[in-house]
Amino acid sequence: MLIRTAADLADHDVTDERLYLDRRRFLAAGAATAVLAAGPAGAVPVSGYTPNAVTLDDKPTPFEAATAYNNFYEFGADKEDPGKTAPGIFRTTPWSVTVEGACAKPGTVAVEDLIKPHRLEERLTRLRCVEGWSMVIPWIGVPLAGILQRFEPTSQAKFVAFTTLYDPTRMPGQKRPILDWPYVEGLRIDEAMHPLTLLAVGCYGRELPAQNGAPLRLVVPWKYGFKSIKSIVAISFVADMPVSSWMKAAPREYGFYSNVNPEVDHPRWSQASERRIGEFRRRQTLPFNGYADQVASLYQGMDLKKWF
Ligand SMILES: Nc1nc2c(c(=O)[nH]1)N[C@H]1C(S)=C(S)[C@@H](COP(=O)(O)O)O[C@H]1N2
Ligand SMILES: [Mo]
Repeated sequence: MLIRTAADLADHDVTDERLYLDRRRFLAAGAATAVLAAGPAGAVPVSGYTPNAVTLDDKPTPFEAATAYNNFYEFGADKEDPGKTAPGIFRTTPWSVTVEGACAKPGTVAVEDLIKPHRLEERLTRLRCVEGWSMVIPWIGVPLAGILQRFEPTSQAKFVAFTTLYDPTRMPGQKRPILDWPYVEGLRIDEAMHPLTLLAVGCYGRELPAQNGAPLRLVVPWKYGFKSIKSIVAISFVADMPVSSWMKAAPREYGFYSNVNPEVDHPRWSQASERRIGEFRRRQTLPFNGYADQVASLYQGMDLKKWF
């Protein structure tokens, strides 16, 4: 049985050494690790999938930078806060995810059981923050589509809403009203089912660090970073477009789609260029963050200035 409630689980199932991140199993998944070790990654198939938006000059951001410069407002609004505080206080075992709404098989599943039936992939992808910086991160995860399909979404499921844990004792930033907690995000169902959309459980060959969204987070590489919601506890199939936390906080500044778009400026700054963490020069920002070949067709006929 794939779907079990947390109460059904024996203790060792929950505290299990995270079998899904077993190093040997990960290595068996393919040449991904060798590619990363060799340095700059080209268009090399990773577990049968070719991340062709990653060009030859895309080097992974150093692990130290990707784990010390984070947006995770549940642990404070400064970039250094999550890396300093989250690892010490954020307990993520046991952890379960509730999948509900317009689906035939809703349920609450331990994160290990959510991931175990699937093959882990490693993918080097770009993350472009709406603030004008970017990173290149080797994520480990499972395409979200395969996971969602197990819950059998119905034809009513037009959108998918995601919710972060709400627990101010473990996430002290939630004691302050910076956002309307818990953090909520959403995708249209076809975006959620797109093969580039990853549910990540690790990065840099290891379990996700707390500050990067342990134990599981979304990675939506063609959208601004805030769509990649961290530390997910609920996934809901819904008929109407969800109102995300950032839309609620500043509707003029953050739209639902938030596709990376150098031609649509943020009301307070340009989105034409970006700075890679670890570099000084600015790079031109690419439409859909460089993934236009794979995703532009999802938005055919839409005015992307209106649907920003
Ligand atoms: N729950 C939650 N998820 C979140 C955020 C947050 O504050 N809370 N910040 C977002 C933003 S703005 C970005 S740019 C990315 C950063 O991911 P990283 O820290 O792993 O680079 O996480 C996103 N996911
Ligand atoms: Mo961001």
